[in-house]
Amino acid sequence: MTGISQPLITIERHILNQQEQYPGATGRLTNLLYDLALAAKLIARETTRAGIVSILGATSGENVHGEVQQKLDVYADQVIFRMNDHTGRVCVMASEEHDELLQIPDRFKPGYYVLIYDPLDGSSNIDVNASIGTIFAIHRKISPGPRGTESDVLQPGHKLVAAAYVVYGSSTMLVYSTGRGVHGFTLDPSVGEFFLSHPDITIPSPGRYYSANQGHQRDWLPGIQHYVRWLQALDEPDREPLAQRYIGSLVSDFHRNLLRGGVFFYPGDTRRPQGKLRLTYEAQPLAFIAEQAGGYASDGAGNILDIQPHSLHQRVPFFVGNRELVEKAERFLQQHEAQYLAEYVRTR
Ligand code: P6P
Repeated sequence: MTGISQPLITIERHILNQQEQYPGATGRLTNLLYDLALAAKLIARETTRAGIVSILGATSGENVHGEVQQKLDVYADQVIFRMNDHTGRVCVMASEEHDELLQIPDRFKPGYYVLIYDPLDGSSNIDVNASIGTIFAIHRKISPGPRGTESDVLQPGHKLVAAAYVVYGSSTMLVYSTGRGVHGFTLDPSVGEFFLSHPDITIPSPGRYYSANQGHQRDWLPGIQHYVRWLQALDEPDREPLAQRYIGSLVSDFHRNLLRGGVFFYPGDTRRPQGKLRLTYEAQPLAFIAEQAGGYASDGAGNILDIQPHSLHQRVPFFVGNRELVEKAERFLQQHEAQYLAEYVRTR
């Protein structure tokens, strides 16, 4: 057998193996994860074709698929909703694309899990063929009655049952955790299967990269300016600086730092003290995965997973990656921005 170095394990087989380690498992979560993997395959297919169409421009009034004329993030949003609205596994959904909760249609039986998702994060990068991603967060239902409510969606991150992201790049990868490590799968589009390619991911230390949009530096607090000087080792000629890498697509920047070690941060600043990224469908799931891989995520004041959300689209400053790099940011803010932190914690 040439070229195949490890057992060929599909994501379905891996999820089943994980389920078999839970004696009381019912298979409901297993089936929900299957459904998300299938949605990812459909989105991956359209994302690739969308890239081609946009390079060729509008070759005719009607493009080949129709969906591409619908914005691709709307397509991704609908695929995920339609994949999960009838299965009886989900009691309510919430999406970056919708202001309100997405209730299960009356004709279908609601289920036990809560699905929150960012269907296509960074979709503005499609037109320049840069990689983009989908993010999933899964909670258990905690409210009484069959229907999901806001209280089911607004749970702290440490209550998450599972989290996953898909990165549509040079290859399509799905990375997930159910609280028993982090596992990465690469899509073989010729057979439509995700194969285990990155078992038991742990974030390498020391981190090699820092990812931030330095175009916002003018608005950064002095404490963040000091932090970046430290990352760049500007005042310590004997210490190696971290390299700067920034794609501008959260999932892609997160994925590189997870595999190579590093820190991504989108801080609160003088214009946006709450930062830009969303807590429930960006920061929480990625923080869950980072912590499962031995890393850490903070809003600058403390663990992202401890924050009690107060609204679905609530923004939060976000630092995620190697624990030592994220905790360093917390210390710079404690040292230089005590007043900002006190005000921010009061309002978060
Ligand atoms: P900026 C994409 O629009 C996004 O939501 C994330 O994927 C990304 O990390 C961030 O915004 C980029 O924001 O201000 O650097 O363009």
